[in-house]
Amino acid sequence: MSRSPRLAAAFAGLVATGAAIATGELIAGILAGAPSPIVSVGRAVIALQPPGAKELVVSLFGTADKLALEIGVAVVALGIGAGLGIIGLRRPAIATGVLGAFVLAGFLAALQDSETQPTLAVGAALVEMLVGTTVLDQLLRLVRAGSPADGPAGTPGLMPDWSRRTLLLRGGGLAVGSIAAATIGRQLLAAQRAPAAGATAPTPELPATLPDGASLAIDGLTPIVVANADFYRIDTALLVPNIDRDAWRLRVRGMVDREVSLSYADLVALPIVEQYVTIACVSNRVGGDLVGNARWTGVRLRDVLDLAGVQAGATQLVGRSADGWTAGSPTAWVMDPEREPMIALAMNGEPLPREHGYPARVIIPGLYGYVSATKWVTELELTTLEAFDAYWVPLGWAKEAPILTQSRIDRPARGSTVKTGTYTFAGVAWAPDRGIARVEVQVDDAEWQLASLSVPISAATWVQWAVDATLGAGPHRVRVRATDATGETQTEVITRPDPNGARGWHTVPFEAA
Ligand SMILES: Nc1nc2c(c(=O)[nH]1)N[C@H]1C(S)=C(S)[C@@H](COP(=O)(O)O)O[C@H]1N2
Ligand SMILES: [Mo]
Repeated sequence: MSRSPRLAAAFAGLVATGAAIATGELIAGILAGAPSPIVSVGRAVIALQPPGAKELVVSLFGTADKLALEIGVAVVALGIGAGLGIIGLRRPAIATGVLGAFVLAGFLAALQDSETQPTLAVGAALVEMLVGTTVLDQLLRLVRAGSPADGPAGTPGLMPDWSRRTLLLRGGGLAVGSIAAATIGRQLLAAQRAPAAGATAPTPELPATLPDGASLAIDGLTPIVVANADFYRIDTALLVPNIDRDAWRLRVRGMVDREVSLSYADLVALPIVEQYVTIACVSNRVGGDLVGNARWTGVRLRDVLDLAGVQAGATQLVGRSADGWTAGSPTAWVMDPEREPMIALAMNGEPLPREHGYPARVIIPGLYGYVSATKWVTELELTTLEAFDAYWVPLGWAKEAPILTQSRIDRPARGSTVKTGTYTFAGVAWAPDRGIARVEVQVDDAEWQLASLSVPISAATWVQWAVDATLGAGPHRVRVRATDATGETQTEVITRPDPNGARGWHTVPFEAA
């Protein structure tokens, strides 16, 4: 700690703000329905979709990005807190006012969340305010006690050792306590989202089965069916929506003959269907892993739409989630009898994991997730393509987005060293729901080789591919390209995912020794 009172005041402000935030996190963990300050503000940042921040919001998907956002919110808040401390040194009333404004802003952000209970949010905000102002006041007293009240302007005051030590001890102790409280709070908050006990998966009338040869048994190759725990997760939810299946409703409205509202029991009274479908994220880069294949169990989306009666002019089906997110798909794609879009209730035989949309989500073969796969779905709205742009469209992503043909090399890993002699290259290729016709592999500058493929489960799923080649010692390069069932081959040049999916041949450099 420096002897400058400004630095000491900044420390006081930082500790006070941290204590206020930590109090909020702890309350949120203990009382379901009380908002987490960091999550509330983080959600507001995502919801505001600040213009010019397209790149930021565009990549705000994965778990790591979410953690980065939360850390960013915390760092900015603590930085503002440090500034508050400096202001509070001379103008305590202004510092208290600004602190109050921030607690109020957090409270207003929290009210946007359907899970927030307003009375709990008010109570939490008051406690946060009380903790923040009390800590700030106490610590600033120590700072002031240590600096000459009427010293010459601009001259840094010298704190007597006793008050500086007390400030460090109290402030440090409070900081450690705050970190502990916030950590406990977040753990309790996560525990509130534990899987729903006793939830069961519906039983399909005709279980989906894997054909013989659906899977090539090769080490290091992505399994043909990805386990729920390993399945990629992409969404804008900082906290997974906590939905009570018995209270949940699915509304079908808009350009329909009669609006309907269905309970979970209403849904499972419909015929239960099951199919394997590969879903993919538009933001997947060439060689990336934002793609997966699962067995989905649920009801036919068209059975649900038939209950409401879709009107002739409806060209867009909008899925809306419990957290307000939206996806829009062309009704022409949904109604095509060649495919079977569904409301999935189970994934690989388990009720949908919360991260993947419990209790119900949309699965539409062949469309990227952001234009179809609404998790935690609560509403299906029939409208026109012109009338509504769903969540990602104003941010620069294509309005209509069928999944592009892609292929990926799983082995060897980029930059790895393999043994010389015969080596088995392997990976996956997908073109839902056209299907994969062939996969070709090129090692260094040799001829392209036709890979052998696993027996496709259906046109809506990916396949595994493998090819053997003989390798001499030294550096090598392998690349892959797939051709879909319409005869179209992937284009060579690698492009960015926006606006409608990445293109290009996955290329992996490696060595043989
Ligand atoms: N409610 C909601 N549903 C959503 C999203 C979202 O942000 N919110 N993201 C979509 C995107 S972009 C993708 S790629 C898929 C991913 O589904 P998964 O997380 O089950 O793999 O979910 C889709 N469904
Ligand atoms: Mo996505």
